[in-house]
Amino acid sequence: MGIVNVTPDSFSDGGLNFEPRAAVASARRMLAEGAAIVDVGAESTRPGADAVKVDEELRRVVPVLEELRGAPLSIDTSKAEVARRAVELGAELINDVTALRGDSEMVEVVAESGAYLCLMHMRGEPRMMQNEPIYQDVVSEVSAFLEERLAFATSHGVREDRICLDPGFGFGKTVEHNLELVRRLDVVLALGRPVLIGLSRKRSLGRLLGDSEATRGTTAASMGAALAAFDRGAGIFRVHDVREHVEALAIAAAIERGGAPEST
Ligand code: HH2
Repeated sequence: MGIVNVTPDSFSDGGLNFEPRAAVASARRMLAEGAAIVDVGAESTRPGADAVKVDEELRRVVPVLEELRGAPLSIDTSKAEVARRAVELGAELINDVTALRGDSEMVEVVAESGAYLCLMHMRGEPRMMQNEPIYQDVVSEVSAFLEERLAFATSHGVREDRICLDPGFGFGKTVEHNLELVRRLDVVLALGRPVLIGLSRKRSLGRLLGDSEATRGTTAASMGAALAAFDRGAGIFRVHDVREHVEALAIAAAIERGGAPEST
């Protein structure tokens, strides 16, 4: 899954894809590099980011989706109105970082459209989430949350086979929490749904490499994290650097299978 943030303020590609033409070109490049889907978002969720109003989010995202019609797209939004419009324009997956808690109409939009859904764990909300998050056991708390959200979605008519789960790296978690979640990914996988991993360029990676003030991680660090998650069963990788991840994961998959990499 390639990432295109149509935002001025995203933590790693903010401003780069704010112009619709640039966003469209990035999405096309990612698809050509082997992305199975491109996740288009218009509201930054980085720690401390300001909320974006629905009109502004639509203004940013609609021209990009219109231009990309027919391509495999995901919409990164927690607003039902944005998700509805995106699905009308062909988005196949709704990536809701609030796991259907941000907008009471979202679950209906997903159920009625038949779109795929990503349910992500977040502690708190983006403006405050990194203020000393505390867990007794981060892995069991995250998986209990995802299990409850999965039950909520299916009880409201979303087909279970449309849903993937995401531990939400960096969303109300310390570096140690993120590491523990990758290390014990089997607990989330035991919920029986594919797991999506969003570690790409996250600041935990820069901090692990010794920069205590890092606001992002490198491509190489991101790939290391993705491969460790792949080894533990993650199936979908939300990344900024598509070509590098496709190549690294193709080799890891070939080793796993004992054959040549599948052509993409
Ligand atoms: N991370 C970000 C945004 N959306 N969605 C899922 N499912 N999982 C994630 O880990 C995730 C996500 C934050 O990264 P990014 O989109 O690069 O930055 P920003 O939120 O600042 O636009």
